[in-house]
Amino acid sequence: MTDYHPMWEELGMDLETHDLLCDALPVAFGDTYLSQENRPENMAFYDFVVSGIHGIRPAEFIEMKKEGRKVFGTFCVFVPDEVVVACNGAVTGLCGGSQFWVPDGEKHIPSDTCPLIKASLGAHFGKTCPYFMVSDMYVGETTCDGKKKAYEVLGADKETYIMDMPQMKRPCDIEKWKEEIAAFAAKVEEVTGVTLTAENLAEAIKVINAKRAALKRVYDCRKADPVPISGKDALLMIQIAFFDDPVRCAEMANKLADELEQRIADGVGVFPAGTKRIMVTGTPLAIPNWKLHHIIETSGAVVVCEDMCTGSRYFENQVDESGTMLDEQFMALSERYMKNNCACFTPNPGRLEDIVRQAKEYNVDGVIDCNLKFCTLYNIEKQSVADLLAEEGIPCLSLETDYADNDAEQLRTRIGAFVEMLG
Ligand code: BJ8
Repeated sequence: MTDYHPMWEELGMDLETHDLLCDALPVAFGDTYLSQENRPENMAFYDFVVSGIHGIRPAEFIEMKKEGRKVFGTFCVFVPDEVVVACNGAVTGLCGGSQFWVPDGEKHIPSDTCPLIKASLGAHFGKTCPYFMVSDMYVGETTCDGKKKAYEVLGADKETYIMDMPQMKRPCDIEKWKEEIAAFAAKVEEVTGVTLTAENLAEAIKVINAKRAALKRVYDCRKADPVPISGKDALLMIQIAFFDDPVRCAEMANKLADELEQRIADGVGVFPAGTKRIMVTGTPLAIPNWKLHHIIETSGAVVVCEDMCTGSRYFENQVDESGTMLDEQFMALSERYMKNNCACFTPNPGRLEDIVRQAKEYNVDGVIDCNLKFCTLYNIEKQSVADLLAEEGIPCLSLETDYADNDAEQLRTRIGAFVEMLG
């Protein structure tokens, strides 16, 4: 295994603290993932990525930078990767999913901020994540209040471009997001030194659409019973998609989908047919946040769908590829991205519709709506989610948690009782 310490040192990382993280991750991954039985063979790629998670991909980014290419670090699925890819840049997701980074984040923002934001800031300021260190700039967005203000703190330390997200979905908001995408494109052109053209944008739109289609194929396989892949493995695939090369991401997801389709044809599953099927909704589960899925799947149920940004919201809806001028393409991007039903919108009936539609599509027995502590947006929507699911006769369990493990047993008790109640 390559020793990446010289690379991390060159990136200016805090090696001593980072080593602690590197020591802990393989143990957590082994306990959570490698203990599973009958995993698809094509998960070997994702295991390999995790085994070198702070080395392999950052090293690729460094090689790109040597060629003069730029790396953009993002925190939200609203940032259109297509624009960056068209200008020969690369995108890496940066949302922090580990308690390891939270204390460093709390040195810079109040402790009663959501753990995803605290972990992201902790990874930056603690200099313990190469993806932050390798990014030439960050791209933020005005979604929730916590993120908006956190970008000011980050922006004081590294260039952070903010996209101004509309908070409603009227035609004027779609138009406004189109303008924001155009302004972002101008910034990306300035940073990369590459001119955005209708041709390179059309190509990039195809690349990202192909990635979405491949991820969707894997998700479609999860509709089968017995389910051919665990929720944990599907979640890992999506988490890795946020920072992998989009072409390779599509290729590997398609290989995985081929195998899963064969498994379905052969009647092969990772859990017995009839295992209770759970959909998870709520705040995103950034890598390496596997806590909820692990508890569910070791409590007698299987996760078959995630209605969240680290789930179906990441790949649902394609960008219309028919535009031949930048103006049309910006509008096509806006229309696609504005279909994301994040809780930052008011009103937000689309998320409720997504939950019910997918509950039926994936034939779920119950929904677990799980929010990160201090996320007001998703916390407030909990009630409408619970009410609608009650109307539909779909059992729902609302939970709140953070990245620490001290509530794991309590969660296990509640989830175990919920699964038992499903019969
Ligand atoms: S589109 S869900 S990725 S904003 S959990 S930081 S909302 S306080 S992550 Fe998100 Fe974009 Fe929406 Fe998706 Fe704030 Fe809530 Fe924390 Fe959150």
